[in-house]
Amino acid sequence: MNDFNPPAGVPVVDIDPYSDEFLLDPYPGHELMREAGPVVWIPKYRMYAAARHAEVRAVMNDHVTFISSAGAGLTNFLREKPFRPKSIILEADPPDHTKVRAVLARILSPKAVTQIRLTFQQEADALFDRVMEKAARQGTVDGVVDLAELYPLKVFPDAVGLGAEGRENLLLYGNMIFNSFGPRNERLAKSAELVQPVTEWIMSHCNREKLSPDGFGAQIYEAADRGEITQAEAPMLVRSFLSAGVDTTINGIGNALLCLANHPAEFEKLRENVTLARPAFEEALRYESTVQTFFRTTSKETELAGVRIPADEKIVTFLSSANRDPRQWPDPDRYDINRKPAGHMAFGSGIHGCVGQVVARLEGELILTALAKRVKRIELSGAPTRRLNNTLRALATLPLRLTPA
Ligand code: OVV
Repeated sequence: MNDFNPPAGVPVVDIDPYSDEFLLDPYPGHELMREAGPVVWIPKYRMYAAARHAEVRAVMNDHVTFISSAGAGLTNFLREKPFRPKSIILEADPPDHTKVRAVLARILSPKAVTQIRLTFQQEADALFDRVMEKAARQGTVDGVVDLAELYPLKVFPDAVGLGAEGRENLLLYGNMIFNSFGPRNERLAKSAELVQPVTEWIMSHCNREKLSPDGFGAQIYEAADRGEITQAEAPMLVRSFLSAGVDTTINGIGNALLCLANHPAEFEKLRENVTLARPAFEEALRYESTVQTFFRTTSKETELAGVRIPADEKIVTFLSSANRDPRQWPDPDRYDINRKPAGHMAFGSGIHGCVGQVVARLEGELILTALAKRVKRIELSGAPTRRLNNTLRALATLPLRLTPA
């Protein structure tokens, strides 16, 4: 294939999924790709794309053909140098991936996470005390700044064992990391410039002496002491926590608040039955998937849904498009907290499926539970604004009027 011709037998969809226009409203572009075929070609980035549920799932569940060690973003690490040392869990394949994954999976297992539940719940309740007080005082609050950012930024670094100081650095870092999975565009350049002064802080806070002796971070070092991973791998796994654990949950919570503000009948159902908090969060992940895309690279020539893909090609999976594929979901554009959307792709699928999903779900459940208990009505008091990111469906502001219960 030369540089100008599209590959034969693949529908071409000439869109730019990294343009402002696309990121502000990705759904028409998703539909265009889904309707064009099971696998499409996006010429601007010379990448294959899967936007239907079946093919996204198929790619995610074949880690032998669709590898991660060449990067989970657009940059092919076999041809271009990674901008930072590769993640030893996200950007790795078996067998390297396997032992490292096992360490994090144990630290973040459902059983382990029951240990933090009470603390996370108390923090959610305490946060709502402050938010409702602020709402009473000034009429409106910001769902991002006053709620969605504060909660993960408190509970997750606490659980990892990080000190209180400098945590806001994690926001800049997460924004840059998730931009880095896209093209090397202006959006990435700007976020990289902003993060530059705090990179040193991030890396130094992955070291053992910066971590409390009882947190997730310390448990990584204990696994290294037992020889399950090397001492050099331990700070790299703390780095993965700090990269993947904050901006994701912030925007998962932000998007869920937006869903409920936009769907008063669904909020009413949640208020009537608070045990719907968990499915309401899950449905928000389907409806507005926080992580929009991840990439794989073909390790060999393959066929996907009858489409030939050569070796060493990048394929982007549109997780959020899979989550609104009408081939998979009845009435996919409807936010319905009774849906219980098992099989959604917001956490990915297969051996790289989100290792922190138990913690993410806990945070979402507890915030929506506190909201349902404390608030009678949640309404937008102005237009929300998006923070455009190459990978995340993120909010900059979410003006809310919260009427106390
Ligand atoms: C899933 C994810 C996102 C971002 C960073 C990482 C993982 C990491 O391992 O660094």
